[in-house]
Amino acid sequence: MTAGWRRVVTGMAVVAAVVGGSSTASAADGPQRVSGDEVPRATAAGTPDPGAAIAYVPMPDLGLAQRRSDGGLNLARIPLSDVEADFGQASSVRTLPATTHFSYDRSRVVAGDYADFTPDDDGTADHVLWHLAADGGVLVYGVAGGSTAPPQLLRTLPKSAGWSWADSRPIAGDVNGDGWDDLVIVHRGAPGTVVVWAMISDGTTLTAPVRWGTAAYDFGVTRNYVADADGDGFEDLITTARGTTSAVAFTTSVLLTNPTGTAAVRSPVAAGTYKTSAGWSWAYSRQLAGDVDGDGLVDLVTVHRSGTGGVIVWVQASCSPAAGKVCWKTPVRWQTLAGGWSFLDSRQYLADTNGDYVDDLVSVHRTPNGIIVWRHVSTGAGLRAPSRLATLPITAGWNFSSTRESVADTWGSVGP
Ligand SMILES: [Ca+2]
Ligand SMILES: [Ca+2]
Ligand SMILES: [Ca+2]
Ligand SMILES: [Ca+2]
Repeated sequence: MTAGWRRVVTGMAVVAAVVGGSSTASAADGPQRVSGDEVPRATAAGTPDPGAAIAYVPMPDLGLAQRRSDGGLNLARIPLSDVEADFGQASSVRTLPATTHFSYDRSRVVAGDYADFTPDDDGTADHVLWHLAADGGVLVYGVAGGSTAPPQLLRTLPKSAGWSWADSRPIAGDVNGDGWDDLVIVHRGAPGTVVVWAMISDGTTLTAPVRWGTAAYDFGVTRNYVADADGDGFEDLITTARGTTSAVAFTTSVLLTNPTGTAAVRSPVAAGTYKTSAGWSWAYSRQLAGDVDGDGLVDLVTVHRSGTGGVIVWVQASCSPAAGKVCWKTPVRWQTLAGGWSFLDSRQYLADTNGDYVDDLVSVHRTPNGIIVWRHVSTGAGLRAPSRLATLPITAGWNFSSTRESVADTWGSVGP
């Protein structure tokens, strides 16, 4: 989940209609989708691209990986924004039976807007398959959005070079501000530490991993996500770690991307301590980052189990950090969901589902008959009651416990 350059577009008019392709869209793009490098980006810290002549609007895709009965996997996508004609409609991206050697249990799938891995990329969600190699290392494959080409082997990361599939976690995010998602990898390091790597997109592939630094986290009890925590246009690694004493449920800290956007992180900056005495729980929480109040700065969202097993959504607005710092306000409760809502039977993501540049909450929820995807539209000060975005029936193979999702931060062009 990425929201790094929302600052750039904050204040643009809300656009209700989508028109055909722009003059600058590459030939590979679909009629309204554009590739990552065409979206206006910060050219320096917080500075909008002066060449931006076209209005762009987020058109995020929910990328789904579905476990096949033969052990392989199917990739699918759902357009999450109602500015698109096929909003809420699941479509197949790729069918990868076990005979192709791809495996649901031995692949992690991360949707993003990485690159035109093949020339027929249409600007919809790309998928990276982080695949267990025979030696225990990693094979990195890319599936270009809309492409009919086979998955492209982008990188081989051998065990002999220290890579472990089991001890690595890939995350999509644009760490150098060029519009293409890069892959950030958190890898188990020496005891009590992790090593952070980045595979930077060059627009056609993910380049060889570059070691960005180490941090004192216990790999097994951290959650890692990527968003621009300090508003400089370069996405940062945010880590929520389980507390080391019973008094602390979890802590959140940020490994800021170097201000050049091209190199190493520094030491993590502490960003919050969540105490058990205040009701916080590591096991009963999940953490997200995005701009849910529309000020252009990334906010923290904590989805928490309620006392009755439902869902409570807490928001910590950004307090406009100074350069090199991070700052989030006290949590404010934005939504409480009871009734059929279950924390344990749902997963949440952030994405702008209505083209207003304000991130909304998306919930993927288990049902007896499959999965329902909901959106909770942000008003900028709260969340509207969830409305149904997509229904994924069990008769089509959809099962909450054998499906994984991620949001691709894809964009489209709109009228002048
Ligand atoms: Ca990038
Ligand atoms: Ca940053
Ligand atoms: Ca915000
Ligand atoms: Ca929105």
